[in-house]
This record gives sequence, C-alpha cells and structure tokens, in this order.
Amino acid sequence: MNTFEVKDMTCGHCVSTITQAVKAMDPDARVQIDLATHRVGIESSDASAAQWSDVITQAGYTPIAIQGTAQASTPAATPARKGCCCG
Ligand SMILES: [Cu+2]
Repeated sequence: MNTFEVKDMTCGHCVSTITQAVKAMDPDARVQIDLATHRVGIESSDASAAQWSDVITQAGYTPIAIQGTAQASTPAATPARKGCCCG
C-alpha cells in the first residue's frame, strides 16, 4: 500500500480526478481515498510509490508520501496551482 497525504484534494471532483488518473496508470489498482484526512492509498503491483506520486502530481495535486502509519512530512514548496476550482 502506497499512502499519500494530498492536502489540495478538497472535494468529490478531486477524488474522481485522482481515482481516474490512478486507473489510467493501472486499471487493476485499488484506490482508497479518505477526503476528510486527505489520504490517498493505492494498492498496486505495477507501479512504485514514486510513480504514483508522479501520477497524482500530473493530475494537478500535491502528494506527500506517508511513511509507516501517520508520519507526514511538510512539503518543500507551496504548489503553484490548486488541483481544482473548489479549493
Ligand atoms: Cu475538488
């Protein structure tokens, strides 16, 4: 399971955008998204955490990889744009 915190994922539109981006990369991937905590979990044997980070970034969002249980790091830079109009 690759887990990311995506702070600019703010609504159902963001959830579907990220889900579709993941499915485009690997149709068999299992995606678990918790909008309240901005967590995205991706279960896949086809791609690495770094690749999923790229997928989420290219969808317009800012993923922070979460190591282990609940340890989140601070992003190095503020994203240039918001992922979605509702943000
Ligand atoms: Cu949104």
